[in-house]
Amino acid sequence: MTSNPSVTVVGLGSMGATLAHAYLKASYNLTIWNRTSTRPAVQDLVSLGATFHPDIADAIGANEIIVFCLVSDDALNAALAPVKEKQGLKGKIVINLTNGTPNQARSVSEWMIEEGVKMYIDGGIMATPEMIGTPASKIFVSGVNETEVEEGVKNAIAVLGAPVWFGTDHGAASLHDLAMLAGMYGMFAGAITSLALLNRAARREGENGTGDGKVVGAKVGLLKLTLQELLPLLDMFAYDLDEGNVAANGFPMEMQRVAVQNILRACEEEGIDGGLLRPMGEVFEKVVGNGGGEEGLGRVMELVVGGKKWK
Ligand code: FVH
Repeated sequence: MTSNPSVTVVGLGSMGATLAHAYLKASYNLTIWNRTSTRPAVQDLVSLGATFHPDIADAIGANEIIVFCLVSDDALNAALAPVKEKQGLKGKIVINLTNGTPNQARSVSEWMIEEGVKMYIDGGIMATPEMIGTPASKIFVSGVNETEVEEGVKNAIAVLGAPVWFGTDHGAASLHDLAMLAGMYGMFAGAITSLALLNRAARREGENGTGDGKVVGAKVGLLKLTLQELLPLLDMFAYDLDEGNVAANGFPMEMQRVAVQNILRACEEEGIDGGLLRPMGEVFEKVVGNGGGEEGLGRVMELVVGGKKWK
């Protein structure tokens, strides 16, 4: 008879608690720790069968596989100080899903290995809590050769989402995770500005009786459709980056400079803070000022990647 697998989850914020629930749903023997023992998630999980240890060293001592999901690298260091004192990480398989930079991941891997861990996997969660355990959830992981990872560890990751392995550099998962988040936050910056402008239009329509006054519905639908239709442009940007191509491709920088300046002016006219897009306007001005007006976004990529070194 095979026994159920076991795991310890450290950090029960909104994401950590969701990971813990996914383990219970997958019939794991679950041990949990959270700095604040009064968090409602702690009691919830205990009532569903998890074991809570108030001392983090005991929680880590309970199992071989430990999943960390804390707010930051600093939180991880703070939480683990008493464990290091007791040499409590020896022999553990650590999966650290705390968001951080590539160098933070590399530095954590160095001291984890000094502490005697059996394996250190660094990762990032490409999902919201609602997506955990569904096919839409991706878990970016790196630091070890996938072929050397035992099945039990792979299963512990797969409970949370589809694993995406990025090789043996501990910083690689974080780099990919942050690159995805950069795309997301860039989209948020444009979308928030866009929705603010649409809100002005909706309010006017509401006042003069030509619309329902809402951004929800048709207006946000128009934005979603526009963004979806523009997504294939990313392939062209990627090609420009790989090839060092600065051709305009039908979108010369002077035209784009004027478009962004017009967005910023429209924001001012409508009493909206266009600050989220202003830095982009400044970069476009610079590219055109440097003589790139007839060329394309490749010139912007050149600047972002670091001048002439990009190709
Ligand atoms: N929530 C999300 O949608 C995103 C999706 C993508 C991945 N992220 C990352 O997941 C990590 C945890 O995020 P979270 O949403 O669970 O964050 P919070 O709800 O704010 O919970 C934070 C936990 O961290 C603990 N903590 C904070 N400081 C310390 C410390 N000094 N020592 C020990 N623990 C600490 C905190 O404990 P407490 O405040 O309850 O005592 C929570 O357990 C994160 O890397 C996201 O980027 C989530």
